[in-house]
Order: sequence, then C-alpha cells, then structure tokens
Amino acid sequence: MTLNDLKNPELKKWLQEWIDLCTPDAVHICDGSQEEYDKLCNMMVKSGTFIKHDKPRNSYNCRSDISDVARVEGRTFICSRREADAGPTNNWCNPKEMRTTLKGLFKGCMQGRTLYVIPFSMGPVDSPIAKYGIELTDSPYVVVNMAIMTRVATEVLKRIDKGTEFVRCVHSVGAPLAPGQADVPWPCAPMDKKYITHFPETREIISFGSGYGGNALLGKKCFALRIASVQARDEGWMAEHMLILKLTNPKGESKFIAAAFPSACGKTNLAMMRPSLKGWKVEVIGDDIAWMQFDKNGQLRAINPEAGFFGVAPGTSMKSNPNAMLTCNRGNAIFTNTAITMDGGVYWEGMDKVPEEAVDWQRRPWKPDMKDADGKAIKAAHPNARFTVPARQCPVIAKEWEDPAGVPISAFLFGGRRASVVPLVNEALDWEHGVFLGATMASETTAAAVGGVGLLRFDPFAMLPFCGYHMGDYFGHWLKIGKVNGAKLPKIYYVNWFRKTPEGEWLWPGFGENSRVLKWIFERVDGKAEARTTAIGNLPTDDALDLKGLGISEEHKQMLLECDKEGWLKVIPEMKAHFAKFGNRLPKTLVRQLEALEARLNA
Ligand code: OXD
Ligand code: MN
Repeated sequence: MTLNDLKNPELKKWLQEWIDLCTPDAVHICDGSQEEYDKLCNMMVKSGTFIKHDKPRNSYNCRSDISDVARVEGRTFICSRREADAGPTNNWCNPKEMRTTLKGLFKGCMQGRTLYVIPFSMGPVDSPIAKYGIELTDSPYVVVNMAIMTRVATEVLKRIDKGTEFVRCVHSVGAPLAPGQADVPWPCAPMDKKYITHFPETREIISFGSGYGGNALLGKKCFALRIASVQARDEGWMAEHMLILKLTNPKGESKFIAAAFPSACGKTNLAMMRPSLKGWKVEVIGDDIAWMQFDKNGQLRAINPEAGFFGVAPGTSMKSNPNAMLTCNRGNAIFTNTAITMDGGVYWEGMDKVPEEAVDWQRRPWKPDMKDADGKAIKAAHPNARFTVPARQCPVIAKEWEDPAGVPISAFLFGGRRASVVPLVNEALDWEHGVFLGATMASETTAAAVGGVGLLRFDPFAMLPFCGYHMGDYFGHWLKIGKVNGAKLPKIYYVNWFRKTPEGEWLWPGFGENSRVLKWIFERVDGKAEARTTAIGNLPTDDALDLKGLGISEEHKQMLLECDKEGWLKVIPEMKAHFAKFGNRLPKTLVRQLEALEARLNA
C-alpha cells in the first residue's frame, strides 16, 4: 500500500502533517511481511546496528547507546487537559505547552532518515477486545521489534482507512542526519531532550529521543497500558499489567489465572513455569499485559494484546525459566545489550555456563574475572538487556493464546517482594478486600534491614508507572468492575515468593515449586481446598498446601503461613501515608477497608 491508496481524509491529514513536520527523506508503509523484516534486518547489519547470530538461528544482536538503556519514567508525561486527572503518581504537562515543545523538537527531526508507517493490532486482528494503532517512526529497530511484539498487517491499515478507531503513535529517535553525515549504530537524543508523552483524551502517544524498549515500542507500555487504561475506564473494561497463564490439573481440567507483579518480580518466569508437582501443567497466554472484558454471560475474558515477549535477559536460565530459553533457542530473536560469545552465540549474567571470554554489551573484550576501578565485577550484559521473541515459538504457548474471544479468568494474583510479614499466599475475603490488596501492593526497598520490616515501595496493581490517569480513580474503576451486573468475579489472591527468615534465609524455594500455591488456588476456586479466615484474609489450613518432599521445617511452615498481627500493625501507618497521596479521589471503600483491617488486627 502507498500513501496514495489511502482514502480516509482524517488519516491522510494526520500522516501528511507529521511528514511535513519531520521532513524524512522517504516514507515506507509497513506490511508486516517476513520479507520486509529480513530486508530491514539486513540493512541494519550493513549499517552496523545489528550483528547476525546463527546461534540461535536467524537472530540479531544490537547494542544501544550507553545513555539509552531503559524506560525513562522521569521523562514520561501524561498530558491530560486537567492536571488533577493525571494524579499524584504521574508527571503532568499542559497538553498545549507539550505540543509546542514537541513541535519544536520534531521539526526536521527525520532528515536523512526514512519514516516508517506501522499499522498494528494489539490482540488478534479479529478479536472484539483488540485495538488498533499506527506508529510512525524513523527507527528500523523499532519496526522489526514491533513486528515481533504486535500484529503488523496491511489489513489493519485497510480497516483504519475505512474508519476503525486507532491510537495515534509517533516516535523519533531525535537524531536527524545532515547531508553526508554518517549515522551511528544507535541514534538517540540526550536525556533532557527525551520525551515520552501521552495525550489521554485524544488517544495519542508522542515519543522523542529514545530508541529503547517501552520508550519506543509504543504498542507496549504507552498504548497497551497507559492509553488503554483510560480507554478501559471510559468503556468499562480492564487493561492490566498482568501475565495470563493456563493451569491444568492431573485430571486435565484447566483454569486461567492473571497475575500482577511489579517489574523484576519474575512475571515471565511464572507465566512459563515448569511445575514441580506431578501431573500439573502451566502454559502461557501472555507474560506482561492483559486486556479483559466481560462477555454476555458475565464471564471475564482476557487476551494478551502482545504477540511476542520482550524479556529481561540477565537471570534467565535453564533453571529459572527453561521455556524462555527454549523460545530464544528456536531463533528469530533480537538480543539487545547482551554479550556475544567467541563462537557467535549470546551470553548474559545468570546463564548456566559462563564463557571464558566474550564480547561485552558495549562490544569490548570481556572475561569473567574482570573488575572495575572499585573492584566490582564488570558485567558482560547490561542488567536491562532484553530478548525480543515471537510468543508462538514458546514450547508451552497455550493453544487458546490467540482465541479472539479471550480466555475465561478464574483468579487474580497480586504480589511483591516482601522479606517479612506477608504470608506465602492469602485469599481476599471478597472483591472489595481484593481491591484493597491490589491498592496496597508493595515491595521492600533494598534498604530494608535483613528480616526486618523494610521501607515499603507501594506499587498498586503493579501499575504505578503505567496508569494513564489518576490512580484514585483507577481504584474506583476496579471497585466499579466488582459491581457489574451478573459478573462472575475472579477470586483474588496475594502471594509472596520472597519471604525470608529473620536471619535472611529464603523460606520458599520459588520457581517450579510455586505450582504448589497455584494448586491450592485452583482448588479454592473449585471450593475444595481448606482455608482459615484470619484478620488479613483466608490462609491455607495446616495441611491444605501440598508441601510434600520440600523438607520445610514446621517452624518455617508456620512463618510462611502465619498472620503476623504485630508485623501487619506496624505497616498500617505506611499504608495510611500511601493512601493519603490520593487525596479526595481515594474511594471511601478503601479507607473503610484499611480501618476494618486495623480493627481485625487489634481484635
Ligand atoms: C517491563 C516492565 O519491561 O514492567 O515489562 O518494566
Ligand atoms: Mn512489565
């Protein structure tokens, strides 16, 4: 398709305005084909951006600029018309002012480059839960990553041209090339010129200056969470930072579970877990984002809006996540900021075998014993190095993963990293109590004293950096979902794989053993497994959790499954301070939940 084939005047006007402002040398409309992908990858090999790997086959290695290695929350803005609508957890800027700033930055910013038009669908193209977007970008790296992470298709552009609603996404690396100027492997703009901006009322995303991850692959955090959370609020559905997994018991019965954990708490690992319990099976639908809607029978149904995994590489190994490793080993992957082995493979910290030498992520010679000036080990891969791989390659991808109707959700899991106080698993007393658990999700900061009650960093519903509007209203939206007529509400659980003894030893082995907790949840949903009601929620009874063969002492089991009243009472003031941030937009129901918890703990 070419620009001349388009008929929709509004679409044509939008495209032309950006082309006129950015003045690219060429415009290319993407069709999402393999041929297009291969061509762009070859072009990037020639330009020095990519190195080709034959192990895994048909894969590429890319290194970013040293200043452009992660999402930049400090440069991320929600430009709602009213400041109050962005809420206390977002950076806000007046939309008119931001548009003026961006206009200045975008003027001529694509000189010497090609503007790619990427029509994409978040979710299976024919799913009633899916939504469409168009990303304009001058980064071929973004094009090929979007080709893995979303469904790029001419059919989507045709439907948008016919009037289907879409989210307008514009991205530039912010590095125009003067005539004759040589390009660099990873063009980007300095930090103070990076802007990741969202205009919730007009469903627009404009991103300048960064080529990395969530700053640049606009379908992911910017669209599927920040803008989609606003669409979900307005349209009565849910856009959540959740993995979706399929859990099957030895009888072959399955349930689908969605789980929210803050970044770096092992979502991808849980989503693809190999259960240690015999006969149980976990398969993956998604590892990061869930879009959910009630169907006409009141059943909540979820799709994974993404088509690939953009996983953190360091720490991923055959022990922590064999299925992610096998997905990568099947090839067609893009590795960003990992190291390269001397025989042309990939390496990152935490992988099973440490090579004797490698080329580090900045393409310098590397050996395992190398230290920096402070005597600290030099890492081969950047800690936020990533793999981008097609989800369909995962050995445990569930057969329903692309079902346009979505999968029925039976339970929600929330969690964080807590060395103390929070038990291994806790079932919410009811929906409103579950919303309270989500709204008070927290991890301990690293400053936490070993085994002590550490400082808490609250990350409600794991949405702190991703909610596109006032979080007080977002809590209200969750409460409203609980009141949908005829809704079959999922049960809600809070899990904590990270509990330690006061001496700092892990109490729980984690990984595949987490299947024991999933089994209890599966059986609770069926009204089978036993629980005792405590001040904080329903905890497994003494023998309800299958701990056979784990060798956990009775004392440690008690610690894992106790309601530590004293500990909980100590965190109540922190919860109060957390809630106070939301001012009068905090739903009264949550204030009452906190008061009721305190009263139960004091009873
Ligand atoms: C992610 C994140 O990259 O949550 O998925 O930060
Ligand atoms: Mn995430």
